[in-house]
Amino acid sequence: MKSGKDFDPIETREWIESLDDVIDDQGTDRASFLLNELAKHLMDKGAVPSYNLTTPFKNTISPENEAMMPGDLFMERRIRSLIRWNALATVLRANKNDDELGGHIATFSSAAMLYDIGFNYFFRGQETENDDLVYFQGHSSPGIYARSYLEGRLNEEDLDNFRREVDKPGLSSYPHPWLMPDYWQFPVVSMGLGPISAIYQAHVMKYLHARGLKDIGDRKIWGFWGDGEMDEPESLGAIGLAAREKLDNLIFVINCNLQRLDGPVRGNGKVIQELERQFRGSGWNVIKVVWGRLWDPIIAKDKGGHLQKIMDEVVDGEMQNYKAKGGAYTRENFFGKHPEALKLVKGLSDDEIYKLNRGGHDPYKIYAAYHEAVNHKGAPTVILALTTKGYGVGSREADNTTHQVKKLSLDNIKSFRDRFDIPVSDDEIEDLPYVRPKEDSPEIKYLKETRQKLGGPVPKRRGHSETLKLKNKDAFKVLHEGSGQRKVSTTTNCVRIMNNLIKDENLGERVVPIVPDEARTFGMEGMFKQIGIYSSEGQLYEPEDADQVMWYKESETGVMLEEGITEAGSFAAWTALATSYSNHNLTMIPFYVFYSMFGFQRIHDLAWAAGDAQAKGFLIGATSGRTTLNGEGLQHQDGHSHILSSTIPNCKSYDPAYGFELAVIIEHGLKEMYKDKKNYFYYLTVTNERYLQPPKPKGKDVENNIIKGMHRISNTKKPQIRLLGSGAILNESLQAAETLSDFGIESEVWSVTSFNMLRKDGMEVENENIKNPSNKAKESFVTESFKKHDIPTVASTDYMRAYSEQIRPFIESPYYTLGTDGFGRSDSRAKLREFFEVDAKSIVMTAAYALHKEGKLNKKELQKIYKEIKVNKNKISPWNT
Ligand SMILES: Cc1ncc(C[n+]2csc(CCOP(=O)(O)OP(=O)(O)O)c2C)c(N)n1
Ligand SMILES: [Mg+2]
Repeated sequence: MKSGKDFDPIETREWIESLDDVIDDQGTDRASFLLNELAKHLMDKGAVPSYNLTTPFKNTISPENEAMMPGDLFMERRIRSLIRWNALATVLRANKNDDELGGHIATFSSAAMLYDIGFNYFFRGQETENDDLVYFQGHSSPGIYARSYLEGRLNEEDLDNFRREVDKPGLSSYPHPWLMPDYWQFPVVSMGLGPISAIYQAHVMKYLHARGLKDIGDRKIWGFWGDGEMDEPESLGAIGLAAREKLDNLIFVINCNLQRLDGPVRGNGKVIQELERQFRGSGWNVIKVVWGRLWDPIIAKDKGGHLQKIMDEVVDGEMQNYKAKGGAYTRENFFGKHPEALKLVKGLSDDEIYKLNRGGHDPYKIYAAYHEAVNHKGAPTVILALTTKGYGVGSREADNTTHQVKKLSLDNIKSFRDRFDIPVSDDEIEDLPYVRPKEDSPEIKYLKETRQKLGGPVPKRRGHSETLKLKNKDAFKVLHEGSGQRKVSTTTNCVRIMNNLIKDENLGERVVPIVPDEARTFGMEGMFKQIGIYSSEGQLYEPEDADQVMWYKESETGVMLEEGITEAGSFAAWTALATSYSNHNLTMIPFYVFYSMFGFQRIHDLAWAAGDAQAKGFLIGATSGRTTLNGEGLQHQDGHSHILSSTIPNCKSYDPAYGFELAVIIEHGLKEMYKDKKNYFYYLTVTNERYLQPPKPKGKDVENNIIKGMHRISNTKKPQIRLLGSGAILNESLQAAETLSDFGIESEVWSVTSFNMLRKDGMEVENENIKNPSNKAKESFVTESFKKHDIPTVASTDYMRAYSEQIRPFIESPYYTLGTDGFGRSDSRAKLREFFEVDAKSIVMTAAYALHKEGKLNKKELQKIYKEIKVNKNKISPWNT
């Protein structure tokens, strides 16, 4: 019987009555157990029961099972109303003073209660052992500032400086740790980044606990998100991991106000029901908070289930109308769908119908949900709370444009004031005064005591206090010595450094290699056995390669994070570790190693947020270089990650050619980030081309210069041409220098470790000179280094020409750049370099041309060189193909 038609209602009744008996005698858990057993039995017979992951559109926790909120309801309402008012005033005042400054009212209005219950009863501050981490919905920030104002953390001037940070230490529009380093912990306003970051934050927290580095106790991570935000792939993309890893330290609260920016989230459907299916299907504990307590008696009378049927069927677009259009409309169009439902609200006025509250605005319902969430074991919890967008803002409540409201009519402001009983008179109201009761008022006392009990203010960001220093001074030395006669890649060098660091007595246990399923590509498989891969389950099977030296070892105390094929997830794990110095007061040193093409290009927004969060750690773009990673074709071959990394202000990026350069850079990075506590993170590209690694040249400035961005590696007394090379392409420059020498042209060769760093230095110096015209002009590192010989310069890299172009303003002599603009090909390394014109031959050609333009070679001499190196004039340009 597939149709689901009930052809024997009497029998059906009997089954239901039997179930009712079980529920009455032994409770719902037993009834649920029996149904599961029956379902299993049915499956044994070969049938698939049509289980529904969605429950009816009502509260998951029934009134009789609600934990009781212990606090003073009326006092809390008064405080909350003031928070609402001050949040509104902050945005309206900012907008009154300067029209360019926006702000959001509607989001916080819908979420105020969700936060308030958290602040009053749940969010633990840093004065406790187990402080919670709270991710706030980005554009609800005015409400968070407004609470801090009542708590005395911010004053009126601070609120007036909302979105005014240039001249004063203002309040940032959204949560930005970079701008408010003592306050915000998590940059979240780019939709979707918060949810995935919070999941990996919870994952990493468990990891730190499992390794015995930090006792996490019952610390929780709270994530507050919008229902529209859930459309972002990042929002839902990692919910499977959260359930699989049993992240019961994680609680999502989704503010289901049914609207996003332009209109309804699911006008034709039900977003709460859809999310319930997705989260429950993934293994989460789902708690729906749909209806407020004013509905309880009405729902209790709905014996025939007519009201429930309406609730189950009504679409969100209609639900929005009930708040936008009021009680009479709701009576007619909602309850009016069935005469029995209509009867249920016969005794209520239109106004009372309008005021039937939604679950997300009911303190008792929210308290009960949070209470259950924090006590739930074995799975993460999501709370789906029904709210109204623009709650309380008069005629703009639930209207389609409410998201952008930043001005309100006087009538709307008055109606807000009246609704929340704000003590502001008609005479003062146009000034939108902030309202804060006296310090010794019952409200302020209550508010402060509440937070004191919970361990102090939230949000609050810790600075970097722990210092980490390398114990083994020789950890890098071996790479300073070069590779002798052995050809080695910089990727191998990098893995060697990681291995050495892991063994360091002081900071070894803090080093965490992270890979998204590419460890073997980078030659890191030796680490599997050596340090183990973290798995919360340990290893429940004998690995296929158990009999081999480098077997695939998973362990509860494993060090390595092997996150699977998710660059976004791996990066989020990296960020969690890279900010652990602040969130856990425990400094970690994460190395995230990935295909450089699937780095910034793939997850740039997360990397930008990591910069905002003041992440510290190493990003290793392995198998980098458009021509050096050969044979993989245009989707894999990266020729622009350094351009992308340069867009992040606190990311220092380097493209070293040699192992000793890499060693110097990593050692410097460790010192800068973990000893000097500077807020940088490092992006280093390493390649898989094997070549001889020379020893570190002697000279006192070599290390400094490597860090500044370049050092000279070959020299002659009277060079005619200067060749700059970076990464594996440096070898092409060296080879070109030899060929040029055969033609009687002497060159000096520089290894450029970072055009990005050179550019920053140049900008800095130039700016200073422009501003101080009467001072003696300073010279950039590039200008200063090159001034001795006024000769043409040819730069070659495995990246787009824009990368080396960056230093043009600081070079006084003619400057030519060669790079890898254009899509890649799957051909051999040599062919690719020929195609992109970054091979030794192209360098020679360009150098000869440069000298010809200078009058140092005549036409005949130039033609001779061209002929000998077989210049192909008809070759197509790579950049358009
Ligand atoms: C990645 C990204 N895209 C677009 C935006 C612009 N934006 C800010 S808020 C918003 C709507 C949010 O809707 P919802 O998640 O439902 O939150 P609500 O304000 O309704 O609580 C949009 C599109 C953004 N911040 N981030
Ligand atoms: Mg929304």
